[in-house]
Amino acid sequence: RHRFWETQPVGQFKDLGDTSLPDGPIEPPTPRSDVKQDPYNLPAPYEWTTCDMDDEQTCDEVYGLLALNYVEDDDSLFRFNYTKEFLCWALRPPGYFKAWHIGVRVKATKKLVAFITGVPARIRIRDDVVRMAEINFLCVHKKLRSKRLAPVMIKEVTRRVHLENIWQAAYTAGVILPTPITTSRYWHRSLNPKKLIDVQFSRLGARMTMSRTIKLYKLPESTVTPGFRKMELRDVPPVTRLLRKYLSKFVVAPDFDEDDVEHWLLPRENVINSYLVESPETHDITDFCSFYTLPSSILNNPNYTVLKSAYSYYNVATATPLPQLMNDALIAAKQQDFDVFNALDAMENETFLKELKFGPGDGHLHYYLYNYRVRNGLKPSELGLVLL
Ligand code: YNC
Ligand code: MG
Repeated sequence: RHRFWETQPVGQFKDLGDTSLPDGPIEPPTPRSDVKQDPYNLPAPYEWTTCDMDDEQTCDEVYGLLALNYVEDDDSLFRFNYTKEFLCWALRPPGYFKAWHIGVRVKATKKLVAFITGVPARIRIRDDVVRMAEINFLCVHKKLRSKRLAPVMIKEVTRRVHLENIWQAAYTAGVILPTPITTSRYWHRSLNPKKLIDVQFSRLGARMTMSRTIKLYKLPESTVTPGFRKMELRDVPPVTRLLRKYLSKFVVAPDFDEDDVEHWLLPRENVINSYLVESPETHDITDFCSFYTLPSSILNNPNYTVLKSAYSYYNVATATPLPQLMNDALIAAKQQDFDVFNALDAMENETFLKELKFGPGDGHLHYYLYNYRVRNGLKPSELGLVLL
């Protein structure tokens, strides 16, 4: 059924009940010199290109490919519209490899028609901290679909990851592949219900009027927790300590150091928003919350072109109740004119979703590891990893 995936070192559906297979790497590393030295072959009209995300024009091309061809919802009402600033952030974390930003061009015209990326990360599974690649932004132009280009791109990124002596990867997808370590669901909290209903993101509830709906989702003008403020550079050490301690509770989570926290969590306009609670008495940093900015294009609506969505990222509550902290995150997002706030049911998110009037979405997000078996999988609440 999966001509490509059946050949790869991933958990296979046929092995799901097999208790004799150990957790951990599926295949051992091979000597670096045994890694294929030259790129995989593409069909004759195409050529590989390494995308230099420092180059403005390349960035524009990648942005344009994704804006027109990347992930859509099932009804094709919306398509992710990752911004250039977001892509530059997502693709250039500490220690990133330019060679892992891989494009495919048409030889004759040099048009960019496919893309896949990896970035390095340390991810902990139980007690095992593993160097991995996080794979993202796999995209093939709509006119080139179903030609088995994706498997070649996956093999090529795998080869380039192996060249850096890295043998595992983490990725998410909306489709079911062999085999998810867990499946999570998106929940949505309306901030601008009138627009969301107008663009068919949501529907007016049964026996609800528009004015009652607007009232239902109304939020205070300003945040309520004393000491709630934006994260700053000086907060990196205490935030790192807070986050490391918190993430140690989960079965799978990133192993963040201060450089990672500075990159992934320090606020960047229109990309990543982070807030914390500084105790007015002790000045300790007791709580932290963050969300990233990922707009979607609204396809074929006469009144609106862009949906401004916030996505819950990493949150830690030690002194403030988590629902109160997240309500302040909602207020902060509303102040910045977001239309909707999205969160997975991962980590401890279940404990605030219903209370804060999030509703379940229809899409599922499946989490995968490459060349690492986690036999019984995990519950979403055991997952401490958010991929972009
Ligand atoms: C997918 N999303 O099953 P089988 S998520 C992985 N992730 O293989 P073709 C996928 N594999 O089943 P198309 C996949 N979608 O026969 C499909 N596949 O074994 C598999 N969409 O290839 C599929 N972006 O080229 C099948 O399909 C084979 O032309 C079919 O291309 C697929 O970024 C795609 O949703 C997704 O642009 C590129 O549909 C295309 O349809 C497209 O004939 C819209 O491919 C955008 C979209 C995916 C977003 C993402 C994570 C990707 C992870 C890739 C796997 C990484 C493995 C680890 C590598 C490093 C290892 C080390 C060390
Ligand atoms: Mg194809």
